Amino acid sequence: MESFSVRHDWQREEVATLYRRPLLALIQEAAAVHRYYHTPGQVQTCTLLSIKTGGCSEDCAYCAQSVRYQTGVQVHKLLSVEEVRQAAEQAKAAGATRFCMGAAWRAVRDNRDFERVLEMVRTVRGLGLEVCATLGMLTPQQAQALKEAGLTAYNHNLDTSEAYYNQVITTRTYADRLHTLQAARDAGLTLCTGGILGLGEREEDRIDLLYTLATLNPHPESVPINALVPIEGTPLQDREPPTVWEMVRTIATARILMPKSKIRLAAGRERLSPVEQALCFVAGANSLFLGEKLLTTPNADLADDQALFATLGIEPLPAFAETLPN
Ligand code: SAM
Ligand code: DTB
Ligand code: SF4
Repeated sequence: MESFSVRHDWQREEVATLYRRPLLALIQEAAAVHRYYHTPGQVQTCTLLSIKTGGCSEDCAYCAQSVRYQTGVQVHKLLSVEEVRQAAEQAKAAGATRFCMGAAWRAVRDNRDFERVLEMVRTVRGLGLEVCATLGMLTPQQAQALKEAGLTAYNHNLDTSEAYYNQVITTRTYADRLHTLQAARDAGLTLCTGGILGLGEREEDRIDLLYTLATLNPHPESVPINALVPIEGTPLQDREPPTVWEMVRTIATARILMPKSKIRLAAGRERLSPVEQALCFVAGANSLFLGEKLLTTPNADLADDQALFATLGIEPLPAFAETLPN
């Protein structure tokens, strides 16, 4: 009899063995873990808003917003607090319970823009939504200021394995990433951190990424599993997106490794059929992005999502349910 305890002492080989299990057995175990810790049908609904778009100094090979690639993205300076309020109200009306603001920054700087972001956080929180931000690297003081403004979660993805990281990004290190996550954790923020499949990584890299996430103590409260959205003009423009089987396998493994976390079927969902998405939910996904746009690319259609929710009996997880640190 398998026990479903929350562990942080996973061994690399255990993770590899899990990841390589026959797929049906893996999915069924993940589904059992999922039922044990979560209410089936409750899915966290997050809406993204790019609050500062393009012009980023980093060289992330997948990204539409790096200055280094000609991607045709419409550059936009930091939005006003009022624009953000309106977007958050719309997101809430459409059924979102978490609002996530993304800025194309390498790191937060202590300036007027950051003051404005703090005001955005207070405003969105005032609407009764969970608030997440993804702003690049943070100092411990900045993390503290975000927490005091009412931020719920900080998103900062590890993206891939440490070994493969410098094939994708050269302008910062894996250790930089982990430091920011630690600063956010120390400030009492919950963590949202995961990866991208389809960067050209090997199976070993996916296993390493899952191992790194699953040995964080506490586990990240949310773990986005993104499929690469290939962006024309970037070095990864011609990469084949991952298959649904790779997505399901990764989601199921993450569910077993991090039983209490929200596993998000994140970017790339719009390419999956309703049945493929249903399989991801069976395998343990219980979070998604809702709304027409991700940061710079289209997301699943809202009407399609409403139909999918009705068919599968999905309802949004209420805001602030189980958002205490893991
Ligand atoms: N600039 C900040 C940073 O990189 O931490 C925050 C914004 S950044 C766009 C947030 C995350 O979006 C990245 O870490 C990456 O995981 C994901 N992302 C960006 N472009 C993507 C793409 N084309 N396909 C899939 N995921 C992507
Ligand atoms: C995450 O893991 N995925 C989101 C969010 N966190 C910030 C971003 C997806 C971006 C997809 C490409 C784009 O729209 O530019
Ligand atoms: Fe900049 Fe973030 Fe895009 Fe990297 S992922 S280029 S840091 S916006």
